[in-house]
Amino acid sequence: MSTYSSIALAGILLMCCTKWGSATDHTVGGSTGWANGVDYSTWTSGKTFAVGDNLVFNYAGGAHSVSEVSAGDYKACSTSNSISSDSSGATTIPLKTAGAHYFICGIPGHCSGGMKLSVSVSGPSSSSPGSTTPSSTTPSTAAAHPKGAAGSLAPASAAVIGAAVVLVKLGMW
Ligand code: CU1
Repeated sequence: MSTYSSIALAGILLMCCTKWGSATDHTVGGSTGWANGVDYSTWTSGKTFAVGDNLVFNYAGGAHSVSEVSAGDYKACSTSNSISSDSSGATTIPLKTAGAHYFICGIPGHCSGGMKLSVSVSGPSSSSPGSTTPSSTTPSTAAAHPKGAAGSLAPASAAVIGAAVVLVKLGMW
């Protein structure tokens, strides 16, 4: 009898893993990786990035770095207020939230030379791949306005509701 419940549990775990496995690992820059002389806006065009996906930066450790920064610091190529930073040579960034994410190389001269990446991440419930969200081109000042922030609340609350549903389901076991 316990065998059956074990099989059921294994099946459920398998379903969970299969679902998680559908997340995409995006190797930034393809085979060229994270390097100088790559137009990363060309690399991102036509690609869809969703919450749960990973960005994988491949480069020679120490030769470059990966810093997640704000929109303003992305434009200014500044890493002084970076959200996260790594120079290990293999940097995996999980895309946890919808919206625009900005990454630059912190080695002097590299970002201004084009080593910068912005991705627009769609929410888990999004079913419209290919549609470019206007938020990526909106100036950062718009985010400071309460009216501008209201638009980005919807996907966040949907994610919270989704998480709550999962927790309720887990509690019912
Ligand atoms: Cu660099």
